[in-house]
Amino acid sequence: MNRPIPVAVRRTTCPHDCPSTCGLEVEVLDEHTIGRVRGSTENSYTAGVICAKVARYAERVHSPNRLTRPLLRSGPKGSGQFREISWDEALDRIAEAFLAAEARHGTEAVWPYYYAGTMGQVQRDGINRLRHAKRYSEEFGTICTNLAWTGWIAGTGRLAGADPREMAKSDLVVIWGTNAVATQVNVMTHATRARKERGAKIAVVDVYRTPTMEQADIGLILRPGTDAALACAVMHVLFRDGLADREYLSEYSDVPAELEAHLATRTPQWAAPITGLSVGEIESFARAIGTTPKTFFRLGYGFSRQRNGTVAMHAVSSIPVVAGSWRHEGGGAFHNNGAIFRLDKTLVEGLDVRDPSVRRLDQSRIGAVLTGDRVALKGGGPVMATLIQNTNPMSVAPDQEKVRAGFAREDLFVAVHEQFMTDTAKMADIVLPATTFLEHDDLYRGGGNQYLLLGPKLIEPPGEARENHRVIGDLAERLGAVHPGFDMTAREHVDHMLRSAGLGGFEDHLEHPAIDLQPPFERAHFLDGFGHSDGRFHFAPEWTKVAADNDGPMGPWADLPRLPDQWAVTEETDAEHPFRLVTPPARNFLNSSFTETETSMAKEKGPRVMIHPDDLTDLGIADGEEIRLVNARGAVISRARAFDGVRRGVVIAEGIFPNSAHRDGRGINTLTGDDQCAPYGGPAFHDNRVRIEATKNGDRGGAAT
Ligand SMILES: Nc1nc2c(c(=O)[nH]1)N[C@H]1C(S)=C(S)[C@@H](COP(=O)(O)OP(=O)(O)OC[C@H]3O[C@@H](n4cnc5c(=O)[nH]c(N)nc54)[C@H](O)[C@@H]3O)O[C@H]1N2
Ligand SMILES: Nc1nc2c(c(=O)[nH]1)N[C@H]1C(S)=C(S)[C@@H](COP(=O)(O)OP(=O)(O)OC[C@H]3O[C@@H](n4cnc5c(=O)[nH]c(N)nc54)[C@H](O)[C@@H]3O)O[C@H]1N2
Ligand code: SF4
Ligand SMILES: [Mo]
Repeated sequence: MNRPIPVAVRRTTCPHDCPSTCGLEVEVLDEHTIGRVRGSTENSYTAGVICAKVARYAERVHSPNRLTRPLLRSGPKGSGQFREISWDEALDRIAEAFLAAEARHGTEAVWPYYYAGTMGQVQRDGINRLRHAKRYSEEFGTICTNLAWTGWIAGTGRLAGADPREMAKSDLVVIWGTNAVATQVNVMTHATRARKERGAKIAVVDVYRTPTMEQADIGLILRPGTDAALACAVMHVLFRDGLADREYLSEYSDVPAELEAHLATRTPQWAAPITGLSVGEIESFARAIGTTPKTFFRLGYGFSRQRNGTVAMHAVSSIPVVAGSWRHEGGGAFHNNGAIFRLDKTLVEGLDVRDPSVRRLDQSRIGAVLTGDRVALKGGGPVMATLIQNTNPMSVAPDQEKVRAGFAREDLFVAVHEQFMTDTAKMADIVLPATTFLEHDDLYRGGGNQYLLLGPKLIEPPGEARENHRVIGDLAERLGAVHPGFDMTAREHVDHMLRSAGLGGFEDHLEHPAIDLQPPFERAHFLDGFGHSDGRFHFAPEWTKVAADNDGPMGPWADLPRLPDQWAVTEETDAEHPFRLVTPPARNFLNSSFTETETSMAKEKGPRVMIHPDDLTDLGIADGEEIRLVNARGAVISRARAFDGVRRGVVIAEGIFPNSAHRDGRGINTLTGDDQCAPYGGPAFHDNRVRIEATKNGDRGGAAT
């Protein structure tokens, strides 16, 4: 009789940069091998559901393309020619290059560079300990959350909100500027539960008919960058029709009378031509919100990636205040839970040895920094050496022509610690093989939920792959960097953070890795006061306050509107560039991750741009034809896809494909800008003007597969 082989099922946490931060159940087949990955059923936010790309994680972790040995460049920069070397030689060479850069130009010539390939608190942020101990240039992490978080905090005063599981208790779930089906599937789990169990309605606000909108009862497709106009008109209707909660407003907000007066002219008739929506669409959306006490606003990042994105986030987050939705369970709003986790990161990040006088360079301006832009360098000397962990700037960072020129510099030393041979690793002098979350220990914070989650090591790494934490420690030793955090294991760091938060230790959470830190209802709904010192929601934010203890306000901050309003700073079309380009995530990739797996690549096919069929007709371009998108920043070759779920004049390019998937090796971020948006920096990935040309290249090239 064939008996099934016993399989250990272990619980852990998805490390990817995704608001869902799912609890996982992983089949461990042996000490080197995993089987299937499922969503944890004991985790009340994951509720047994995860995305398809992580369900097939075995394909990624056991990919033949994993890096397994340290590599030294053996051909010209970017040639992709490398030879294997030992770890000792690789680390010695990096240390030598860093010490040489320091000796010639000072410590700020070294710029360790990282982001959120893993969201683990130790493996992601430990690079800062080396940075601070050595006084290397700091990184101002702007690429993702700046515009959104600044806008949210401007109003509410605290980066937190209603329990995201309350969506299931709502009567109207408004999913605004997030394609949750693709980017955080669990939002749909809870929203559709509300529909099933209570007959709730789902509304989606986006700039094209996403799979999320296809599941909605109310779908609003507005022009990119006009969310504040819609928000103002909605609030106008609430005041006009007696649907504003005046009692709540006088207790919980700063200037409700001034807001009402200001909104008097922000009618649906005013907003319709700005947003492209009809007056009827705006009226009935506003009415639905105003007559549904339990309206839950789930605000995503997408609509903040516009040059007026912070203002838009603040304007939209003002609606539940005017409507008084916060009073009700199943009502209110949620964006991110950053503020509920109070982890002591001193040892992980070396915060105690940080020197605030060291310059801070904008992550999103890496192209400008590496090409010697004086402003981007803060008037200081050049960056001569870098170690990159957890990010792929040669693909994901804006203004790629500058990024490419920077990485091509012969005098720049680049070490890249990676799981795969990414576009960035290809530009490196030394490539180091990295572990995945299944092969190291870490601790994760829920972005879109309320859990703190353990991620224990489950299997051994392939070949000689090493965890980030160890590499940082090994380099510290060679560089003479001293800090107690270097003498601890990753597990000890996790243990320390847990214990200092009064949450037990590492071992206590191995069986049940998710620790529920949901604040009580009164606090989560700001019923005990909003996060500002006056306890009120601010319709009139102190825009520059957020920047006060940092590098000062950025962008055209002096022109920021005092109250929620449409702010005309987006990159609008002109005669030469008649289209607005939006570049949102692809369902089967995670930023540039998973582009290395065959299944994801096969599902996404290749770079494509969704264009309205009537626009294609006017352009004389056929569905499927190869096209070139052009603006002042550069040109990208892609392929046209006729799609009637987008407005005329707006085009959508989903996914950050590897540069090599584009016929001339230039990825979508060639077209996006690295200018710092007001008031606190961050790039506007979805705010680009372009023109579209046929390449007349027949059917050759363009698509990846
Ligand atoms: N499958 C997958 N999942 C991901 C990612 C991925 O690449 N792939 N990336 C992860 C990361 S790092 C993040 S930060 C999150 C981001 O996830 P989201 O919060 O969903 O943000 P975005 O994906 O940037 O954009 C979401 C939607 O905003 C829309 N949008 C763009 N401009 C506007 C506008 O002006 N107004 C409105 N109303 N909508 C607009 C886009 O069309 C898109 O559908 O997703 C994470 N999850
Ligand atoms: N056009 C356009 N561009 C965008 C966006 C967009 O919407 N449109 N979104 C932006 C956003 S929101 C973000 S957050 C950025 C994200 O951009 P990135 O932070 O660069 O995200 P990924 O592309 O996922 O790259 C993460 C890399 O980290 C590696 N990695 C994962 N785990 C580990 C580990 O434990 N150790 C080491 N050493 N490496 C590891 C992965 O293999 C992967 O190559 O992209 C931005 N770029
Ligand atoms: S939905 Fe997001 S957090 Fe959940 S498994 Fe997929 S990538 Fe990970
Ligand atoms: Mo992100």
